[in-house]
Amino acid sequence: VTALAPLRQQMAPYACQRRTPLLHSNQLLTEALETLAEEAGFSGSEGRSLAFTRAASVLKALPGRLSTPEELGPLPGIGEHSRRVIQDVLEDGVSVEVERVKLSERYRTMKLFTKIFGVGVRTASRWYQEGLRTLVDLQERNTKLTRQQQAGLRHYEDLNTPVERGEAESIGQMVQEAVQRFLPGASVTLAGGFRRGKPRGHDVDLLLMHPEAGREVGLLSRVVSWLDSQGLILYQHSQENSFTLHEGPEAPGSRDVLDRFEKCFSIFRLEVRGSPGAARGWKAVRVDLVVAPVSQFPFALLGWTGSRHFERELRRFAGHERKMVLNSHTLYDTRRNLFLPAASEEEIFQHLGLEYVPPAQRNA
Ligand code: 8DG
Ligand code: MN
Ligand code: MN
Repeated sequence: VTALAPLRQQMAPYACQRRTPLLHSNQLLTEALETLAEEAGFSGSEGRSLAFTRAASVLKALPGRLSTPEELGPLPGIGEHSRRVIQDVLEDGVSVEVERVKLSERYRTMKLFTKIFGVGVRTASRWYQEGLRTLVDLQERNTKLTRQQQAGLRHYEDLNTPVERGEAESIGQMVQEAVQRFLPGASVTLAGGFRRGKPRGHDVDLLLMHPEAGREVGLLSRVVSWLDSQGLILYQHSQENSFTLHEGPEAPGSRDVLDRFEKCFSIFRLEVRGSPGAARGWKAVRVDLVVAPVSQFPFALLGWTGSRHFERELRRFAGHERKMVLNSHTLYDTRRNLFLPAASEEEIFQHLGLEYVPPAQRNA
């Protein structure tokens, strides 16, 4: 019937079985669905949020532009509510429901607050309930803030200005130089959205490792202290490695995004020439530093490359379809009761019986 029909039939049910490029042809539709996903998340409706996210993700993998709702046919993962939204946008250019959400005081306030580094849905929701509406309100009413949130508020504007790829690469180099001082041979890998080909992002995700097992221990605190002594760090909090194999593999669940690597959540002071922040000569940039032992590196790289939805789908696929537990440390086969080692991301896909999906196609 349509140009999309033959390809639509190949639409696999899990996002990790599909190739999802950064640029796709249904931006208006995915933006509408993702707004509803975000709004559902703000209301604590995780299930509803996931349903909208799934629908948006399916549209991102379509090979062309959807022009009539009929073309959708029986696509997997698009529920009735999502279909209605798609139909409205296709017919009227907008969805009244989405426009209403975008204008609502609650959505706007939740968005404003959750954009503060260190503020999640729960905190933002509590503040909203207490009648707070603006960043000035937070200051005037002496709202109790963590050290992280204080830093987030102090650098609000910079941290909500996208990080350009060039800036991410500069920071990668700064970290690489610091790493070489203390542990020659160690590597620094740019992960996150930039590894998926995004031209800009909200932070810089860097993975540190050394090819000889154990040499990476103690590296991060030295690197961070040194960068700090050079005046390059505006904020940081570090977490120690708490991973142990003896506890056995963790079941997938609420904790599946978090991992137990030694890491540092920080804000860097990046010298910039040209806008924005040019007047000052520097810009605050969010940086995540993660240390992975060499044997876990491919799992860490896979886990920290994202997208978040792609990761969630990989773990769901591993559990439901393969009875395996995948996290950013290991892959465990519960039927054979053994860990499946991997020297590359490709090997992890092989263990899972999945066709390899390169980073640029993980924008689910
Ligand atoms: P962006 O920064 O450009 O907005 O996009 P992103 O790079 O895809 O998002 P991210 O929030 O920086 O997350 C990158 C990946 O890191 C994501 O797939 C989830 C993964 N990740 C972990 N552990 C943790 C963690 O403890 N905190 C965060 N924020 N992300 C984690 O594997
Ligand atoms: Mn990122
Ligand atoms: Mn990050």
